[in-house]
Amino acid sequence: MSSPITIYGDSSSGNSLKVKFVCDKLNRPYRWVETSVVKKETRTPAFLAMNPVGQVPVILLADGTPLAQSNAIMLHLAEGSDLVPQDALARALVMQWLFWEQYGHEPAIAVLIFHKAHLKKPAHEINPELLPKSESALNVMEQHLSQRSYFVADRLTLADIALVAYTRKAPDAGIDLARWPAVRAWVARIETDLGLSSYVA
Ligand SMILES: N[C@@H](CCC(=O)N[C@@H](CS)C(=O)NCC(=O)O)C(=O)O
Repeated sequence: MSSPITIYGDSSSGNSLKVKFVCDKLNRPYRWVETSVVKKETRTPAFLAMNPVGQVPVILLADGTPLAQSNAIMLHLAEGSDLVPQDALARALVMQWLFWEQYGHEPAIAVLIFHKAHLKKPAHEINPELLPKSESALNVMEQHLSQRSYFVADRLTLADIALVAYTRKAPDAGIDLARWPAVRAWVARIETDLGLSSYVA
């Protein structure tokens, strides 16, 4: 059995939940330390010593080595499992979606969710570019998923786990996924694969 790790995460953070989803799927033991972003628990000296960026998730490996960045953590934990294809091209395609998730998807949808649902900002205080950027990201996903059931390799990979983390919470940003039927069906499929209940905003 793999050695236990410690996950510092905020349970309302999709980036943190990605790590939990991978551990649960792979039956990897872990200790979860709830670390609130809103209460600034990511800015204490002890936390900054683990991750100078001041963000969750961070994991501590069995030997105490810290590792940050949700997608890097997922890759490390899932190495050698079916969630990371062995085939070089399929693996690169997983990376393609992981990089896009961090650059094209999460900065729109996750930020909109955070400002609307967590900070409860009024509409006029929210960057008006976030909604169209979120919709564009969903359009990209819809086009891809209208031809297939999973992002890569016809099966569950880290690409699906990374992208589902915030897509399933899109209703929290006032986005109705009914406009993207292939995305909505894929969210339900991945939630089932991960043993999650359907997300209710
Ligand atoms: N690229 C990072 C983003 C992590 C991130 O944005 N974490 C947020 C919560 S989802 C956070 O800790 N924010 C606190 C802050 O920036 O002060 C990852 O994928 O791990």
